[in-house]
Amino acid sequence: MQDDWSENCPVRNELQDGLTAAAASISPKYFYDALGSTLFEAICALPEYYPTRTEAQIFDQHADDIAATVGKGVTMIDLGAGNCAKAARLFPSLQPRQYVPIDISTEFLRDAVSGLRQKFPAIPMQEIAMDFSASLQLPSTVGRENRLFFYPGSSLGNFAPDEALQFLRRMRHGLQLGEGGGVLLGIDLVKEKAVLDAAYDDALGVTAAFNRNALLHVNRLLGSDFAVDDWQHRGFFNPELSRIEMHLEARRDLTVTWCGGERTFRRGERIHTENSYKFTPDGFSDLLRQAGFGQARMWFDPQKWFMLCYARP
Ligand code: AVJ
Repeated sequence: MQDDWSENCPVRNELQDGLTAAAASISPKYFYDALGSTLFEAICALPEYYPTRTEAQIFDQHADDIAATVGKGVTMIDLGAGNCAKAARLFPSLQPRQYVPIDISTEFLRDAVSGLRQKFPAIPMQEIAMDFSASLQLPSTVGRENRLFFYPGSSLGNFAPDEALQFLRRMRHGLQLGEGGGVLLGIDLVKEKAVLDAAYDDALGVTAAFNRNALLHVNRLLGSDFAVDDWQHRGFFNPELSRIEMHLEARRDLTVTWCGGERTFRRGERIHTENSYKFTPDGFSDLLRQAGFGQARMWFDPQKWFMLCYARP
């Protein structure tokens, strides 16, 4: 199996910079190789991981209202589409004119889309394998009118608030003004710490496997020699910063080497692998306004654990 990025220098530089920084980090986008995407699918089925289920409940409960608000026949651009299940749930009510799933996990996306084409032969689909965190520049074959940027699952929470603001602005620029475009976002909300902690440190250890698998992916991309059993999963809510943090913690003093570099870790030292920011409805409304989205509609589940948000410039 050939990894698309094995010769990719920007990727290696980014990984190397993260690993050699005083506070080591790996970007959460490196969770998503084929196995990582499958492990994320498993996370979504865990009893502790409420976001996927809660968001699906909102989609189902408000399907007609969502469709009436978004409008039919949009060019649906699905950011981080993964298995495309969230978009597919909306197809019957939204009837998109074109479906454009984008994901960094190339093979996983191809498989998902080929299954989807058989189920929905009337919807034109164009999958794009790319890292959209770097740029939202889309090929000219993607329709410009009536665009809907679909960013569900609270993935926007992976960005720090200032980066989320920038990303929202980038989406706004990708919409043609006056042509009825908009964004449909899934946003996870602040709640009791125990609920959040459990969602990111589940009893079965699936989230731990997902986190540690990033090291196997990095080994392939960078040629490094991480041994996964040297690393312990940490996942917890940090209430001061209103975010989940995931880290990998060294179980002993060790040195990781790769071609052109190395890094020594002391026992207990961590690699920061993910932030997942949790919002309040008011805090998120402010962010939308700052990003230039004047009109917003929000839908909630009965517990107000999660929010679906449609916004237009
Ligand atoms: C895909 C970024 C929305 O933050 O909840 C799940 C990723 N990390 N469990 C999230 C994730 C650990 C997920 N997002």
